[in-house]
This record gives sequence, structure tokens and C-alpha cells, in this order.
Amino acid sequence: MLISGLITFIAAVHYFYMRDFWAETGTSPTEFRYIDWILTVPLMCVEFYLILKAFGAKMDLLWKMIAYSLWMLIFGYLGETVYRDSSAIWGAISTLGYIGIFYEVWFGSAKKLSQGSNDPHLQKAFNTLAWFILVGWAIYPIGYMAIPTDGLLSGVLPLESLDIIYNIGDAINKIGFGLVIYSLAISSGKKAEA
Ligand SMILES: *C/C=C(C)/C=C/C=C(C)/C=C/C1=C(C)CCCC1(C)C
Repeated sequence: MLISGLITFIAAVHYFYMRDFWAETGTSPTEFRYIDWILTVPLMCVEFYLILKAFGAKMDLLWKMIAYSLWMLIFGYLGETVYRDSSAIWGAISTLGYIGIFYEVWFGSAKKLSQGSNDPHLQKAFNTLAWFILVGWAIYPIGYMAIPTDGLLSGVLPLESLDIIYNIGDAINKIGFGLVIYSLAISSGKKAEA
């Protein structure tokens, strides 16, 4: 619960900065956004680790997921800033990190720990988070494709949609993750009382 609170707090602080930046310059607050993500996405990996810890998750699972997320974010950042003219290729490289996380949660050791837990509350929460990774996180690459230089959807989506899509993704995923963790905490609490 503490980590979920921290994630929404970090995001809230950055959204204040991003709002001012947008209001003053009329351009995308890319730096603030990626500083937010580089803190909050690894914390989401910590949430996966913590809910699986009682069922045998080891630190190497956590480090693997954090490494995938840093890979995803660092290359995405490069594609949005320094190498904007070749954003598509950097986006493709970044996507490998996303696939790594996706694999871990849907088929890899994280999935196996959840299945082996025999705890229906944990499994339900884990599966919901896995769907957030598949559907909720897929919102971001769509926003990224609105980059005007060579984005795959740049002719279709106006430039502003990049920030709007990222904002929608953040709202869905950060609040969604928080609610899943919250309901897991409640149901595990009930079980502990019984
Ligand atoms: C709270 C913030 C979250 C959950 C941010 C998630 C960000 C992503 C899943 C970003 C993914 C990207 C790709 C898969 C390719 C293009 C570049 C990114 C960084 C937008």
C-alpha cells in the first residue's frame, strides 16, 4: 500500500511540473515525464515482487524486471529526444524491454510463482495486473507513435495526442495498479483475521 501511495504521490508532483511546463512553453514536458516514469515504473515492478515474495519470489526477479523497465524507458527517452529523427527504431528497441516484462508476467517466473501460490486472492490480483501490463501499458507506444518526425501514426494522430495518450495511460495504470493492490490488501487482511 505504501508503494502504491508513493507511486501516485510521485506522479502527482510531476504532473504539477508538467502542467506548468506545458502552460509556459506549449511543448511536451518530456524530461519531467521520463523522470516520473523512471521512478514509478520500477516501483510497479517492486509491487509485483512484494505480492509474490511470500510465495518465493527472489531478488533476481525484481532486478530482472527493473532492468527491463530501465531498458524500455532509456531507449524510449532517446527516441523522443536526442534521436527524434529515428524515433521508430528506438521505439522498437525500447519495446524489447516491454516484451521482457510482459513475458515475465504472462509466462515467466512471476507467472509460475503466482500459479504455485494456491492463493486465489493473490492469483486474481496478479492476473489483473498482468492485464494492465498487456492492455494498459500498450497505450504508451501508441502515444509514442504520434512523434511527428517518423512516428508510425504521425500522419494519423496530431502531435498533441502524444501527451494526451500518455496522460490517459498514466491515469489508468497508476490508479488501476493502486486499486488492485488495495483490494488484495483488504482481502488478505480479512483472511488473516479469520
Ligand atoms: C506510470 C507510468 C507507466 C506505467 C509508464 C509506462 C510506460 C511504458 C510502458 C512505455 C513504453 C514505451 C514503449 C513500449 C515503446 C516506445 C517508447 C515508450 C517508452 C513510450
